[in-house]
Amino acid sequence: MIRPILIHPDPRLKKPCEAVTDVTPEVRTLALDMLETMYDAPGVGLAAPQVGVMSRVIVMDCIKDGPPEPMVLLNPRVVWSSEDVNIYEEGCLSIPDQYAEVKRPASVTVEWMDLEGETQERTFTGLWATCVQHEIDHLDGKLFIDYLGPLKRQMITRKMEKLKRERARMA
Ligand code: K2U
Ligand code: ZN
Repeated sequence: MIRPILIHPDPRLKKPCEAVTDVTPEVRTLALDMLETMYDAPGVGLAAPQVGVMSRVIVMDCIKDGPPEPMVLLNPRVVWSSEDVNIYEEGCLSIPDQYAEVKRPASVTVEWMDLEGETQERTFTGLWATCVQHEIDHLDGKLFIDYLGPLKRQMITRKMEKLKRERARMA
C-alpha cells in the first residue's frame, strides 16, 4: 500500500535508524510498500524513515527508460568510495520542489542484505551512486540540505514549515 511520506522538518527524518536483524514478513511488506510509494511519488529512491519507519531499509530504481529494476537494500553500508566526485542537482521526496547541487563520490561500492537474507555487494556509478548515497544518508538522519550553507538550508526549512502549515489547514 502507498504510505504517506514525511515532510521536513520532522524529528523522525533526523534520527539514526535501527539495523534490520531478520527478514520478517513485516520487513517484506514494508519493502513492497516503499517500492509502491516510490513509483507513485514518482522517485528513484526511498528510505524507510521517510515513511516513518526507523529501520535501515532503502529501495531504488534509477532506470529511466527500459524495464524497471527495483532494488531492496537492508542494512546498506558503503565499503568503498571513489576519489573523483560528481555534482548532481538533488531533490528529496521529503523536501518537495527544492533542489540544490550536492557533491558526492562518483562511484561507491555498497554491501547489504537482500530480502532472501543473502549478503550482496555492488559498485554503483552515475545516478545510482548519487541515489544510494542519498538514501543511506536518510538512514543516518542526514538530508541533502545538510550539505548546504546555513542560510540556504534555513530558507528551505522555512518554506517547508509554511507548506506544512498550509497542508494542515487544507486537511
Ligand atoms: O530519497 C528521496 O527523497 C528520493 C529521491 C532520491 C534521489 C535524490 C537525488 C538524486 C537521486 C535520487 C527522489 O528520487 S527525488 C526525485 C528525483 C528523481 C530523479 C532524479 C533525481 C531526483
Ligand atoms: Zn531524500
